Amino acid sequence: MICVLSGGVGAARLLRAMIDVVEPTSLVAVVNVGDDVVIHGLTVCPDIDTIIYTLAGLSDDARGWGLGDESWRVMEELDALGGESWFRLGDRDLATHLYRSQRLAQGLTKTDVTRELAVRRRIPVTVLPVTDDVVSTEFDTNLGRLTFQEYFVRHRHDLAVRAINVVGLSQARATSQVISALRESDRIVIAPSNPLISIDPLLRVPGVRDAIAHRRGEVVAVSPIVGGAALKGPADRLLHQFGHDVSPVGVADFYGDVVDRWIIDEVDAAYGADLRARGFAVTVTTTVMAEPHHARRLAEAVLA
Ligand code: FO1
Repeated sequence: MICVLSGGVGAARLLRAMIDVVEPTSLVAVVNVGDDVVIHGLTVCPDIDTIIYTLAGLSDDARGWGLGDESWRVMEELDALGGESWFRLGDRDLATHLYRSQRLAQGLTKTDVTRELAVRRRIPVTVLPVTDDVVSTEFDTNLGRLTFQEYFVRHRHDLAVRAINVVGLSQARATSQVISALRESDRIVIAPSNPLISIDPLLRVPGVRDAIAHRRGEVVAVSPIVGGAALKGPADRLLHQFGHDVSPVGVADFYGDVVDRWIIDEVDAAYGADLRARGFAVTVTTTVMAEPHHARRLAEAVLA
């Protein structure tokens, strides 16, 4: 079994590459839920949905979120009503949020509903929300305290951030399925997701760090920083704002001794020496999954 600690699109693309080189049923995605939002009374889980849509071959890869072949009639009507429409829910995507919200109201957990959605979408990978408790990543900015999606979508992550808070951690607990998967897996992969706002909130859920504390030799991480920039989103700016080097070394120092082996891009090969000096094993390969054969090479490096 291989566990992949996952945010959204970077993790989804890595998982899509991995199912070509390993038995898909041996893969478990442990997914961040700090981005989850209740909007219009509906529970939306962006990272879980990005992973399910991508593995089902239904995602809109150019947009980077939501479903392909999407239409926006509901949002147009909501606009006309003067409703809250900055967070765009496509007509097809809405079905997922209606389904999830109804099942949660019937008493199922997020884990239960995610399993149902994965089965309905015929996903061979096990997708596990890291916790069934409510944890929300929030941002202290010059505009005050913002929820994740207010910061990320409404303000296009274009604000100086003073602090990142993960609200609800003290009452939260990783699910038993997550703890067992982390304890029993042969390898734990940290996906090339945002270290500060996707992976760190997941690692901070009580139970997660304990479950992997003695597994360091099995932990491999893919750098989300390539050539001094994040491939998508604000990881580079946030690393800089919080005083970390915007490089694989900065991310490695941020995660610390959780990781055994770093996979870095060829353009960052020069950082290999610094990483080895810090005691990490290093693999240099193409980490940008622009072409299927690049994605495959990265998946093979992760599994090597
Ligand atoms: N991202 C946007 O940039 N604009 C949106 O309106 C938007 C809506 C949305 C709806 C459902 C969903 O699952 C994801 C959505 N995203 C949107 C993506 C999401 O905000 C982020 O990419 C993730 O939370 C970061 O991983």
